[in-house]
Amino acid sequence: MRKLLIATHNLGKLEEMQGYLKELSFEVVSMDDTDIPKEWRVEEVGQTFEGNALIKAIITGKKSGMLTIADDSGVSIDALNGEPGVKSARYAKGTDKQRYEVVLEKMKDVPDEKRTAKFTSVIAVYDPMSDQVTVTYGECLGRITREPKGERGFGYDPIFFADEIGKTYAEATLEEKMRIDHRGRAMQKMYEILKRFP
Ligand code: ITT
Repeated sequence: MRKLLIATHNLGKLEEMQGYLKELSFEVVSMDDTDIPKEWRVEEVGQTFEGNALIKAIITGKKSGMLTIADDSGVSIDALNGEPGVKSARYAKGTDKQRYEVVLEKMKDVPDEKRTAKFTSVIAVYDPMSDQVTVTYGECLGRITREPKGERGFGYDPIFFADEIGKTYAEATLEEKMRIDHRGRAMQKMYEILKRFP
């Protein structure tokens, strides 16, 4: 069975992406299952989600020699001029909680109707055998809450209220979140592409 590497160091993403790939005829592997040293990182020098997804998939695919998928994602907040956007993972030092607290603090005077935000995911798959790369996209609209709600998930999940489900990502079960969230949407399209892979 052909191997498919999920090129991420984010365990929250890994769990979500693995769920989608279970039914495909690939042996799905994570970075821990490769010979690549744990501290090795691709430098995310892109200015866009597409750029960084491509960089991660291509560089990791070339290094591992495996069919590789990578996600680049983040939350773009209207009242913060689109920030943190591509910088979501490194918006502030420390933990996920410290990062979303920075967002809540910056937005403390923003009224409810101006708290709109959007999560974006771009997923790239790179095949070192053919040297071909393909990308898929997913988005989810919502708003930034005034305080964290819910215990599940990772990153900004507790402060992102997803309009479609009427609760935060962190209040949703993994299945509920994946049905409507940015990464789930990009993964549904990626699933269709991978199904047809040789
Ligand atoms: P890899 O690059 O190793 O995949 P990363 O966490 O650095 O992991 P990104 O550069 O794509 O990944 O940053 C995405 C950040 O956006 C992530 O660290 C979270 O803070 C946030 N994020 C993305 N998807 C999210 C989700 O579903 N729920 C909450 N936060 C999310």
